[in-house]
Amino acid sequence: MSRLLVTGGAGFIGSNFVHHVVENTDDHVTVLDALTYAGNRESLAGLPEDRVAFVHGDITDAPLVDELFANADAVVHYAAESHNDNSLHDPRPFLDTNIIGTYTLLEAARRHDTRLHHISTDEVYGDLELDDPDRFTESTPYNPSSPYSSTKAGSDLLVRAWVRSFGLRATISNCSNNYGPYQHVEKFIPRQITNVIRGIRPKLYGAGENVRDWIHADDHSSAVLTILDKGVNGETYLIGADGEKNNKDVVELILTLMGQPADAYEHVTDRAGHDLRYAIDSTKLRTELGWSPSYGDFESGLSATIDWYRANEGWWAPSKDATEAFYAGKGQ
Ligand code: NAD
Ligand code: TDX
Repeated sequence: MSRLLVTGGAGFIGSNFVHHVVENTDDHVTVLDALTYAGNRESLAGLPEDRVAFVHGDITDAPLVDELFANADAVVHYAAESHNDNSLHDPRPFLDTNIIGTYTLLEAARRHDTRLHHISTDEVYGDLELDDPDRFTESTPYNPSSPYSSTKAGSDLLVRAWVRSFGLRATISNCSNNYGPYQHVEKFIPRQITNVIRGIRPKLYGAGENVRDWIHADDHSSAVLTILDKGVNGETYLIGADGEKNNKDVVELILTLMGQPADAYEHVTDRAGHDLRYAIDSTKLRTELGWSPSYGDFESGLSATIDWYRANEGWWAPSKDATEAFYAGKGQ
């Protein structure tokens, strides 16, 4: 049994990870989460109290972080400002949480010699042409486009520097786009599902040709547990499930699965600096650590996600109106 500290464990991917840990290990989890607009205590509802503790606090709070690291065997760092559109509107919180927050954790890990796994994104590599035969690998140069992805790139580089300079016991993973339950309605897939439930037409940025490489959040969790168990300190692992789809195809599939005409969506103002395509080559993780995804079929994973949003309107409804008002103000 290990004592895991999970930052951002009330967010989308962090909460999926906490559920996964409770179901698949005998580890104890302490969640540290500031409950920003993106955090939701309800995402952890029903988990056994003897397995999961919740601490409401900020990763930039050094004394609190220090105290929690003193009682953890390993830390998995999910907490971040995570939404590109918000980072274009107000970048400052991205610098505070993604850069200063990660720095605060690194200093605590150094003091306590704590094993740290840093969660990051494929967006640090920038974007690919639609016809580029190559996908991102661990050796692709960093080239982030947005305030969000540049702060995630900065946080990755801090982790690498602390490994090299101070011998920190840390690993990094860069994952592709996640989907599944508990994702905030600001993000592409839950926004369109909840739009259809509300009778609003889905909104596609630009022509909808942009490609994302989708992975179910539960597969991301199993990959992180694999890296915690077998990963080599100082190494980076790319996580992906060969799930490339363009946004237009995803919107049409959501509409079809929800019993609507496939063309019942509208095109809206494109995102500034919109990355064209992300694609992950996860060969290293698969061959060196023996991981493979379980959700091979995007359509059935998406269908289960639609069912989850239909059954859990009480979870997402409180955020829906404010999210749509934010987008409406930007013509999106
Ligand atoms: P999210 O926005 O749903 O959740 C972020 C969580 O962090 C929230 O619970 C929030 O309250 C918490 N948080 C924010 N600032 C904090 C602070 N200063 N102190 C403590 N807690 C704070 O994000 P997500 O989509 O679950 O992403 C989680 C991580 O995974 C991020 O690091 C993100 O960069 C990375 N990632 C996300 C994706 C994706 O598709 N969503 C893909 C690859 C990597
Ligand atoms: O209403 C929309 N219409 C639309 O066409 C929204 C919200 C998005 N989009 C497009 C933009 C992207 O091409 O859909 C795609 C996915 O958008 P997001 O859900 O905002 O994700 P993305 O910007 O790709 O970033 C996500 O994956 C990588 C996460 O939000 C990041 O945290 C992660 O690092």
